[in-house]
Amino acid sequence: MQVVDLLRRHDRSVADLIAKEAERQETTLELIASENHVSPAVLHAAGTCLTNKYAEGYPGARYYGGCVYHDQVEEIARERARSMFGCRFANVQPHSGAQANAAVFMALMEPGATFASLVLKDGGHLSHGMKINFSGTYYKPVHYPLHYDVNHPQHERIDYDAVAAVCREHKPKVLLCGYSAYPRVIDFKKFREAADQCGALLVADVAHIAGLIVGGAHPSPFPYAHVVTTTTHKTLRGPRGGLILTDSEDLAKKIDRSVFPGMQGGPLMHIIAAKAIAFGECLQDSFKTYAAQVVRNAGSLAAALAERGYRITSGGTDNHLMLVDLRPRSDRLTGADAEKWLEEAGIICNKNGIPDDPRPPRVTSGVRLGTPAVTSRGLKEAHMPVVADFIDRVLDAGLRGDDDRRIVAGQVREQVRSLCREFPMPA
Ligand code: DSN
Repeated sequence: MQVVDLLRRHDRSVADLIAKEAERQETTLELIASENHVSPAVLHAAGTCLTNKYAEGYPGARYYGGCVYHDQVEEIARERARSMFGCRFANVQPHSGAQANAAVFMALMEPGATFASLVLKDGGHLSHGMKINFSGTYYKPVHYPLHYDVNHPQHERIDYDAVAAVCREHKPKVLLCGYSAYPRVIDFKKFREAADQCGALLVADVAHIAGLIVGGAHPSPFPYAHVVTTTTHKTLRGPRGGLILTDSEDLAKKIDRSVFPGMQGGPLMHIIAAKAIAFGECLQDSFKTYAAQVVRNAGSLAAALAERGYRITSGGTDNHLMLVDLRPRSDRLTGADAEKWLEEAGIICNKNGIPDDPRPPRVTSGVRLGTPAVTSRGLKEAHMPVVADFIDRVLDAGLRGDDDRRIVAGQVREQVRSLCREFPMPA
């Protein structure tokens, strides 16, 4: 019996919504840079009886009996995580990337300590110092900017001189790199040099690019970062969750204590099983092919959009995502409108501020697009101009008015459905 049929017998209301969501995912192009389509093995592991168990503690040192299989599952997950990143210690228990960051902050800094991160609206994450987040409430963030100079070759890229200057001036305890909306390669060596000059610990939050790192399509933060955090559900293509890695035994001990009992109680063992399976998939050769294809697809999509009059911030992309400045196409076009109109056509993305965006975060002048999910469906570079055409036709029609937009979005919706049928989600 299909899982949805079983659920339907049990609880029709929820089962029907899950079935509709499955249909939505199957028939739309997912271009949200932080999302992906997991394998059926990962999906099913996340729905197993391991959810029934309390396993507070760590393998071999639990606070509950009956953890014999949970110990083995968590050991497999840890071992595979270490192999993926080539490091000595892994904590696979964080429930999310934000909780991984919170645990690392707690392990590395006293409350009130100063840390340095990217100006948040330039592509950082809320756990990198947003005022009302734990990171901005219990710690003191200082920020380094991107280059803002259209005539500079590094325009809209990390300003490494500014990173070093912020470290000299504020002597942060932690220097944080890794972002949610940065399309270029991160030079971890330069970050480590800046950290060393003020005695800071370098933390790399590689949530977005973790799968590219593991697949060899982005340089590794090791051996430069003292601690690495990531989510497991983006380019790593695992279940929703977090992961912390380090090479330092001393830091590993502090981090383990900080995750449990510092930050969390019982680990989500069903999710840890799904992480173990996803990590096993990441260690296969086919994952290298996947990571390389994600990057090639992003480059192809960025180029195709640029040809159609959009500006790609920093002039392009080196990774899985791009920030599309919509203003050159039309000053009237906002990220909020683009997100809504594209969804009508079955193309899912998110509005996103571009560096130095004059519009507020709920409106924005840009959208963020990413290729991890469409690459998991099997789309290649040659399909990206087709996707760019879909996007451009819908936005162009939207600018002409509601009637035109409804007609064109309807036509594109059918073409998106047919592309999705040709390239089904992993099954
Ligand atoms: N919310 C995630 C993103 O979309 O990038 C970051 O955690």
